[in-house]
Amino acid sequence: PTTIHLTDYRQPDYLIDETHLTFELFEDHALVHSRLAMRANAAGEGGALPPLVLHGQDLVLQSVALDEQALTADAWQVDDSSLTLQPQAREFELAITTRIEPQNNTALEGLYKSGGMFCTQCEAEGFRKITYYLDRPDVMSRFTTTVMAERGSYPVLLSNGNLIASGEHEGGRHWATWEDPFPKPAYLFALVAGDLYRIDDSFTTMSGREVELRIYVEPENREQCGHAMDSLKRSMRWDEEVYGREYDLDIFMIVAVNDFNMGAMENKGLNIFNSSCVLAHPDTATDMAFQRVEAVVAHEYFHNWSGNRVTCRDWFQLSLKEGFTVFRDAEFSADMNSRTVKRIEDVTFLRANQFAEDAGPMAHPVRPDSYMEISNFYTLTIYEKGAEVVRMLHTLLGAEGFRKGTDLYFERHDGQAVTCDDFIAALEDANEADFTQFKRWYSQAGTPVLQVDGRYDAASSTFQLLCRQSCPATPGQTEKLPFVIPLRLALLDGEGREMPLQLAGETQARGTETVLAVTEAEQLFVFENVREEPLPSLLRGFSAPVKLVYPYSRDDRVFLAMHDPDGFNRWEAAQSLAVDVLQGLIGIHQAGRPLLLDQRLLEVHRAVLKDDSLDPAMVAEILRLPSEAYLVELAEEADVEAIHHVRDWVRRELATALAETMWSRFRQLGDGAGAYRADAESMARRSLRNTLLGYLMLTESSEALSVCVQQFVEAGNMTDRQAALVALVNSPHEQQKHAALEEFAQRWNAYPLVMDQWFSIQAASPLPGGLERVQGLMKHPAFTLRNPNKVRALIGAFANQNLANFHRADGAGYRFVADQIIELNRLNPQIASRMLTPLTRWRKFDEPRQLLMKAELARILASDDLSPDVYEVVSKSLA
Ligand code: B3K
Ligand code: ZN
Repeated sequence: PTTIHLTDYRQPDYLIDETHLTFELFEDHALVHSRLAMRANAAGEGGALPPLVLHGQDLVLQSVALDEQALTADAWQVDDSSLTLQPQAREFELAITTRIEPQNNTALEGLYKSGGMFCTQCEAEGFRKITYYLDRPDVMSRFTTTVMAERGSYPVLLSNGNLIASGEHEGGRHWATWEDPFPKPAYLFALVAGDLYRIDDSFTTMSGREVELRIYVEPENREQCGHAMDSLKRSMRWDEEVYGREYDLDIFMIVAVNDFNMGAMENKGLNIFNSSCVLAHPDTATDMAFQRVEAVVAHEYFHNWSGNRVTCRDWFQLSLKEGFTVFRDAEFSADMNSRTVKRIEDVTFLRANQFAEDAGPMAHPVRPDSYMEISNFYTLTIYEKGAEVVRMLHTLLGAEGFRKGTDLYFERHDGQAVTCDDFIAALEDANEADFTQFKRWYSQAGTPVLQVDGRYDAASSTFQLLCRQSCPATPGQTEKLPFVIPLRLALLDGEGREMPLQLAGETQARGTETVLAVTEAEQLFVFENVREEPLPSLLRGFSAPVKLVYPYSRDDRVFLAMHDPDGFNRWEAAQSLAVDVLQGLIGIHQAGRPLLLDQRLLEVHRAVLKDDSLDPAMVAEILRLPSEAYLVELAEEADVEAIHHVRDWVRRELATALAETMWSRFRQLGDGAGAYRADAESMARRSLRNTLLGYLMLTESSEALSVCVQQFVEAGNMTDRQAALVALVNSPHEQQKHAALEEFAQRWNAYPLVMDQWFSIQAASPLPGGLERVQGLMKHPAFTLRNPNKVRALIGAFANQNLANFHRADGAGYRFVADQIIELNRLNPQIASRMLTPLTRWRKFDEPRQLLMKAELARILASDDLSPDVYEVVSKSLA
């Protein structure tokens, strides 16, 4: 595979004003007829017309006609990625027929079949697997699409935009024509044909237009769409209120499919979703699933402006739409639920996963410089770090300034394909700001380290903050220039109150919380009139995606965990105290000395447990110790066995010492039980109660076991039932565990998404013998490598969440995952490539494990028919 560079970007030679598509769908093939109204792009006026090179892959070309003249085969050249021909005029009509086989498309890219339905996934470069085309986002065209299929099996025929005509054909076939008035790149094209149930609703926009809302699902799922529909309406309202963005078509459709590589896709007016991101019913979906549905529905809807109306010039700009849209959906979720808890969840995820990516062989900037396979760049860096970059811009400009900037961005670039620079320029121009240095966040990879030291001088009543920043080398980038780091902070007095902030050299006081912009490698900030020695509360709300280092003592962390008025930093203090305690104990364990728990961690946990004024979801977040994955990320050389052993030991110590307090809080939270509600308050209660159940089960008391079994049997919702199942599966109570697993599988075997949970819970269980259990589950009739959700549920959960078993010293965990990747490489390269991530992290581990992991990567590299997706990740991780 070849490497594509950002610096090689060139405007397209030709444009496509109109695209007319006709799909004839059959059981064993499909015919795609395209008619394209094309013209030469303005540049090069008068000179010779360049050859027209269309993208195409896995296509059988049946005919080509230029201006209604059929061409003979000597008038074009075809290879396995393109069709080249020579236009004779600056404007022309090109007509092409291709034959494809959707039923054999296991890569789930282009047109494929999921169960009994036809559907598409075109982003990033899937459209070229449907027909020859200029499959690049800066070629935008108006699409008219006719779908023809047999009526009995495919009564519903959908594409983008508005239905303009439909009719019957001989022999039980029918057709429908859809027209999308908005020019769009091919990656936003979609088609669906199937036997689907439709849920209807409507939304009145801010200007009073009526929009039809439809969710299409397989008939058996019709009762599970209410939450997605509510989330959609809330998203539409929110985008009007917060960004002034109104929906633009008369109809908005969501279709749920079972086989989907990602969460969902924002095709214009016809979003296609992984059913896991649409379906939610209290009996079958957990609170986490409810929240994910809300977030993904919002995310895809928000793309209508940040992505579709204004799209990307090229795929290096992917974060232009993804980082911005993730930021938008995170703010939406924060407004709908608890802002602090949402931030805690996102930061936890970022630090355990994106930081690891930034430190690994696939590290790349938010705007990458090069790629081999674009599918590999739908990464945590593009999405999550990209969202952090937009959040920093929001922090620096303030909500109002940011809104002025986005208003200008949408106005200036509506209908265009643009770059991250255009986004920044709009924010700058609307605010007279200069983000030249800030833009290093787009071009430099790696996680910066921000080291801060504080010094109080009583004589002069000053407090000095010395900030030093650095950023480790990443592949292809050894030297890094200083970033602009927004540092939100307060100074706390001995009672934990925020002190007034007065910066030396400034006449205006800054209130009691401020944002400093750290712009230099080393920078000193001096606060004046500081009446007593303060304890700084730094990087509030995680105001920049950096690793903060400050010489806090454990007592400082305890103080902040108990007193910081900022909820996020209270959690952060408790979290960092736990990290410090765990890291200390890991060292002690490695030295073979006996473990002894620092009582301060215990007392913090006891205090938050007893504090009724705290949001129970916050309490749950504090009680949940840092994950094994995060401890691996923080370690220089990760000792998986020690990490697992020590974390488990600390959890048991906490459970034993706090059992009484936990029981009383557990019982008190039970009082509110009743009908299931999916609101933030009820979710918070269940979250804490189930966190406590997990701890109480560690005490191995018969009371805990009977409460857990009872909850499993009697739970009125999946959240509580699943929490009980997790606790049982991770317990030593073999008989109850097996009974519960059996009962669960029997009851839910007709619900694929519930079976996914059943697979994951077992795959993630750290008890010995995990690999053998997973290998057994691969043979379960509900498992198949062809369904990405199943692969993620079993193989993904094992490799990412079950570190103790995946990193077995004999390498059998690695070998198993590599075997699956080799198989998946043939079926679905994108999913194969995703499953590689844990193996690419080999540098983190001890030498014997490094060798074993590298050997598996080398074995994959040497296997036959390697896809570009897998090749890129394996070769870069071995480089
Ligand atoms: N834009 C899609 C991603 C599709 C990626 C395909 N390889 C989903 C989203 O971010 O909304
Ligand atoms: Zn997106």
